[in-house]
Amino acid sequence: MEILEKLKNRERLSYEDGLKLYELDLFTLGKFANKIREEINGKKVYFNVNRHINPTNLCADVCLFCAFSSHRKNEHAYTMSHEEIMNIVDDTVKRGTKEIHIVSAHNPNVTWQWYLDIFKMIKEKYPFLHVKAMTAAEVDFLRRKHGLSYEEILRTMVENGVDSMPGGGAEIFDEEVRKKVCNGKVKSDEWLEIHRIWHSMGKESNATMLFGHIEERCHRIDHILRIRAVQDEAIKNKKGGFNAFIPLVYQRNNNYLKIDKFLGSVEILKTMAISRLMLDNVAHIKAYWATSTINLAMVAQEFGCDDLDGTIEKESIQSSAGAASSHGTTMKDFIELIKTSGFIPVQRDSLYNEIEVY
Ligand code: V47
Repeated sequence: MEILEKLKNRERLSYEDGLKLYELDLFTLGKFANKIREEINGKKVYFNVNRHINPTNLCADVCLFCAFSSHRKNEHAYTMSHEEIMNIVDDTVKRGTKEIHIVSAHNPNVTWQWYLDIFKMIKEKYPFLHVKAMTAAEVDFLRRKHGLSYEEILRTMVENGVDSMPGGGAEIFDEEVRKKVCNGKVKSDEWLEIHRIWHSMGKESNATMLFGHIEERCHRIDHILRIRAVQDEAIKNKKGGFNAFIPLVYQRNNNYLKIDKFLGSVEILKTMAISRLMLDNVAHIKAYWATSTINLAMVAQEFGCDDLDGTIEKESIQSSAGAASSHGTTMKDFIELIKTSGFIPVQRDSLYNEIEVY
């Protein structure tokens, strides 16, 4: 079979190849994906000690999959004060947190300075903390609201302490599907352009893909290939790039998207393995345990993934829609789980430098 030959020869895979991969059985896919995973990352499973903070859930955009933003189904609107945010940071630092991951809704009532003061405040008090903040969707919202250019926003982020950008807001790039699930927010080309500019500044970021809703397999392959093309440019320019690709499993509670079909574990694992196989230029595939469940995230380590994200502590975006991440997990549990699954636990920093191998 031609696709198996391509996999054996490690040829770069096309859109048509991606579709054919889904026709293979899970174990064949897993065998090839795991080979690449082991070549790049051995038996290591990476995680970091992080804290997610979602400072506000008031949102000017309406994404049908979102249960986090305040709306008819979630009347509890909030905007944290800077003091509240700092209290969270002061508290989490005591537990060895190394990364603060900040993602907000698109709040029309707060100023650009409100964001910048958050980053600055954290960085001034704790210069050792890595601040991962501002999805491309937020950057685009600020551009629309304040008439600033992407370059200006990204440069000011760096000046005020943002170290890397998270991969959120990518959802699914296919324009037709995107229009149906998150019309009005950052367009696919804009999301990619923002990351391209960020990379050209020598900075690193992640890329996500929200799957398991109304999209089809072909849309996932298209999405992955658009990420691969941007990463090719970063590699060519020898500047910045994507650290990790994160396929986020859609959570279906408390939102406006009515989905009857459930994605089974086989389809989830196939998508993760295919991500590993197609993205020949991205070093890490993250099985984000909050949306895949911790057990499936561990199994995914046999199917091309090499990362679990972090301890999180508290996360409000996916947990509002049903994910088990309202309380996070402990480092002890992570280490135990990774070891008993036959892998090597590695605590990493936000840019994948190893902090401790257990
Ligand atoms: O872009 C919203 C997703 C993302 C749902 O960069 C949902 O390391 C599932 O991007 N079901 C924000 N997902 C979170 C994010 C992220 C998470 C972990 C690590 C990193 C990283 C980035 O949350 C949004 C959206 O795709 N999301 N609603 C839902 N119902």
